[in-house]
Amino acid sequence: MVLEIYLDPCTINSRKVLAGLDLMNVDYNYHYINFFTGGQKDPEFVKNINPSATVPAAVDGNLHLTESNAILMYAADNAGSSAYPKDLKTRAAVNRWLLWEASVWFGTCYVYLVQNVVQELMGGKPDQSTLDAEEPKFKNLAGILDQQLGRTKYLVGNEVTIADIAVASPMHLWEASKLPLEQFPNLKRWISDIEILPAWKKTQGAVEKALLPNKKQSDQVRATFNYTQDLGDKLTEIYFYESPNAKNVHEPGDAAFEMPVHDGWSKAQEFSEDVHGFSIHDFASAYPAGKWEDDELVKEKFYPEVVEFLKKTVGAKRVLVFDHTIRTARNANKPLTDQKKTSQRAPVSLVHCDYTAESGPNRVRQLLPDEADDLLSRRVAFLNVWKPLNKVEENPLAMCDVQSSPDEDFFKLYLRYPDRTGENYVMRHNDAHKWYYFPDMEADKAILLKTFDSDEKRARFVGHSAFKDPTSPPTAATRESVEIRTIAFF
Ligand SMILES: N[C@@H](CCC(=O)N[C@@H](CS)C(=O)NCC(=O)O)C(=O)O
Repeated sequence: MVLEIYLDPCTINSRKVLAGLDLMNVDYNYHYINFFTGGQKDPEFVKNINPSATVPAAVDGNLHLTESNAILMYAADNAGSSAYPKDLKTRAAVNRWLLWEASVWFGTCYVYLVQNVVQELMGGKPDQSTLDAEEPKFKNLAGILDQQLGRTKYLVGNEVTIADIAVASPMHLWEASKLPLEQFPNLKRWISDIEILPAWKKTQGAVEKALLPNKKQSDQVRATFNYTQDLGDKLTEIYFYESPNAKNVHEPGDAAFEMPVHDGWSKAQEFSEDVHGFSIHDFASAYPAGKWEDDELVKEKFYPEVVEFLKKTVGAKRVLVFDHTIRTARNANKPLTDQKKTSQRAPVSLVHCDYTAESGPNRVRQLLPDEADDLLSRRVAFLNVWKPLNKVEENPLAMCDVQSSPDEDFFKLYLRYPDRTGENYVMRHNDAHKWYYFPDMEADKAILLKTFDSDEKRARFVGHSAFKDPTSPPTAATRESVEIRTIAFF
């Protein structure tokens, strides 16, 4: 049975549970309880979930659990996780820190959080006398931790356990809380070690967003990108139908690398599809929300808007819109090879570009056979218009700056259909790749992606991919977007 958890990701004990479950790879169903509006005091919540009117709480069948550390202990045992060791003495040491945290450490750290962070958030000022009175107690307890961490990397040895997550959580805004850590070098070293754990990083964004709304968030995140291994003579292929040839093919996306992704907003105006391979624009559409699954209406009403937008934005003489894809919550888990209603798809987490030097002109010949020779004698560019349908809070799209991705980094992916073979580019990893995204992009904006250009002096192929943003709050709405494929003739 999957654990049901009830919490607000910004509170200390809730964050502890989220980070701990992630560390242990435990599955859960998430129920958001808004702490700031008193969701934990809602009579239904108190009656059915947690009579103590606190978060976090968890339910597993007929088991109702409160106390963040008890939730972690139960989840760990259920999953058989090594983050809660079974050896009797090691486990006793973990239990000791869990109880110590709940009985004394949480309380002392909380005084600093309330005075130095929450007071300001509420428009008040810290009360210095309260802080002064707390300091000896805090320093005594921090000294106990510091001594232990002078002996071991983590609290009970060389491996991270749920005790580390529990004791670190009350310190999660230690800088903004102004915890006096100067005399405790081992404690400082340890909290930096905790801060680089993926389970910790993923759960920090929600805390900062809620409690430090004025803090400038870092202008980059680190995320996993699915590149493809270049196996030389062995082709990279995807079969979209059953075939004996589909056995033992080399499929793309087999080289995952963690890369920095830069927030592009501060230089949004500078990006150009001819230099970087992408650009971002205002594009408010009159198309009715809620009608995106009606393909015919999209063609009739939205395509002409795209044509006008592109003529104005890139100065094309003629624009042909030939295809669109809608990505909504309903098709978030649809497999890439599903050929039913192909306008409805899930985001693609593969570093790729939709056309190759050969497939671009071929597509012009397929779509406009009578005019192709004439059209191809002048400049032709394939441009995707990518537009959110709601604010993008998860699974955003990232673009690899063409200036950082030379042609040698691209190679072909063959798309095998029963009646034809298509071509995309996939990319081999290169540490020099510079990735950009536009966090929290709203529905009145659009990204232009260049996927082919006949003019070799301009950016021609932009690598792009959806990615899991580690700072997305667990409450984030599913990303919904529309992508229009077009050919611009100049
Ligand atoms: N010992 C409990 C403490 C839970 C607790 O006090 N949670 C706070 C948020 S971190 C809360 O919900 N307080 C209720 C309130 O202030 O109304 C645990 O570890 O889960």
